[in-house]
Amino acid sequence: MATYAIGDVQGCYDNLIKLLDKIKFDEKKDKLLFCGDLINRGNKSLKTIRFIKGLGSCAKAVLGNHDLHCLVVANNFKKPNKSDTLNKIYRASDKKELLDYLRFLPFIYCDDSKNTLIVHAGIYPFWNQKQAFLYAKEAEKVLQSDDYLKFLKKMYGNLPNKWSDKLSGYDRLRFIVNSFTRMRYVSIKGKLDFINHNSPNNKNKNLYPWYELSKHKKNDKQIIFGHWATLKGYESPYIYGIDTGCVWNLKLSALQIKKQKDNVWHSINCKK
Ligand SMILES: [Mn+2]
Repeated sequence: MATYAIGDVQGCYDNLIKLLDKIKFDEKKDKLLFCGDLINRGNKSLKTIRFIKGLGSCAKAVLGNHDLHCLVVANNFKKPNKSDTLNKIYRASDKKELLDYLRFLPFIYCDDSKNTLIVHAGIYPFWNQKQAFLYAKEAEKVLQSDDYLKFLKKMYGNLPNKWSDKLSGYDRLRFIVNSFTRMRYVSIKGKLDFINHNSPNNKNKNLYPWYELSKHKKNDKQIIFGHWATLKGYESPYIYGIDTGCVWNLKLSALQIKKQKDNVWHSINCKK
């Protein structure tokens, strides 16, 4: 009965299987919590998404920016990127089911038994965890509605880059989606930065990794995120970054969730 959070797989099916072999994953007993970016850039996106979807209730996942990109490109609201590996999904006989699987993923998954939240990029540090949940639900509701295409069309953009309770409509939803799926650095005043991808150094004097501005309160849950491969794994008492660069031929990681501060890393070296 083990629970593992799994870092960004990005279509690297063979590496995922190797990791699951290493942790002796048993779908009858164990649970997997995927941090998003299930697909894209790796060479087996279709096989990966079918596999994770096929695991059923023992695998939970949240939406990452690459998963959303797949939905946007599939609906012709954006041209594919050169590095995309999503064509087989667009041509698959089960395309609709696969895209709907992605579309119905949440932005936050909460595992109450482990006192843990799973997100792709992070939780905007100026929100408490209750607010984060409510805002995630707002965006999920629209994405899962019959009107979702209108939203997908308006979803991209870097503005507004600062939260205000007064935001409304697509601006509000865009901020919510950007914070959950694209955020890395945030200014002390709460502006999201979309330029810097590097690991933290002293050069970005006005920018902080979101988790450094995050204030953990007594009853808060630990947070596990992916997305930020250049961190090569991050760990603080309550926040873990587990994208260890699988698609860059570095590592794919599973964080076995025990009790807070007691989690155990399992990683494999990756090959494309
Ligand atoms: Mn990502």
